[in-house]
Amino acid sequence: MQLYSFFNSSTSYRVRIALAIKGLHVDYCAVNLRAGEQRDQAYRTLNPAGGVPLLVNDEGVALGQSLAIIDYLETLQPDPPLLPAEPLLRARVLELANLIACDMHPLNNLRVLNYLKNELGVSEAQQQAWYAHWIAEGLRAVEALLVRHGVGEYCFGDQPTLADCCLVPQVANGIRMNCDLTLYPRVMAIYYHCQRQPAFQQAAPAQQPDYCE
Ligand SMILES: N[C@@H](CCC(=O)N[C@@H](CS)C(=O)NCC(=O)O)C(=O)O
Repeated sequence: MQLYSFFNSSTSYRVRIALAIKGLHVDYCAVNLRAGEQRDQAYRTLNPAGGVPLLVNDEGVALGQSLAIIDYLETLQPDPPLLPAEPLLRARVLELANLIACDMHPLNNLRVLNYLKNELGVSEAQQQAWYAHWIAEGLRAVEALLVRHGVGEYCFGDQPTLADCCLVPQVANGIRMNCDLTLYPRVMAIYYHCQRQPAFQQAAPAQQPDYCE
């Protein structure tokens, strides 16, 4: 399989964590988001949504959307599971994953930041305030859910789930963008626990072939 990815794309990072946890190998195809390669016609033919990640399976079939890709990987390689079998716990994991993937990430996606800057003319400081605002809004809710329902060293127990696959890259974005994360101690404890695990280390931006400063 091939994974179209950019080293510091948090959605690609989610999929890389899932792959590493499941011990699945993919060939890495770099798409340079800083250079706008996601908008090239050739890439859009492969992924009409014009983003990363994109998985191409062994039959040459392309699949976009990080959560759909992870669900596909879960079916291909069920062990270890990233979604618990128990119905309420499974829903809880999906609740957190969706909070990050649907409520947080899209607001700070590159195309949104570019639109704010290039079309609406917002300043660097305003763009930074926008970014920090949506990180704070989202992580406040994530922290509350984890305090209420979380147990163990990961989000929901002592094994990583889809929730951790989404949490770690989102926190990494917050750190990279100099957001104040001190208000989210449970979130940060999980983040640092994950950072010590080999699968998460393997998936980290700095370990990817296209990594650059
Ligand atoms: N909902 C999609 C989002 C994919 C996406 O937009 N990824 C970002 C990188 S994290 C991207 O490619 N952005 C390019 C852009 O906005 O131009 C997913 O979960 O895969």
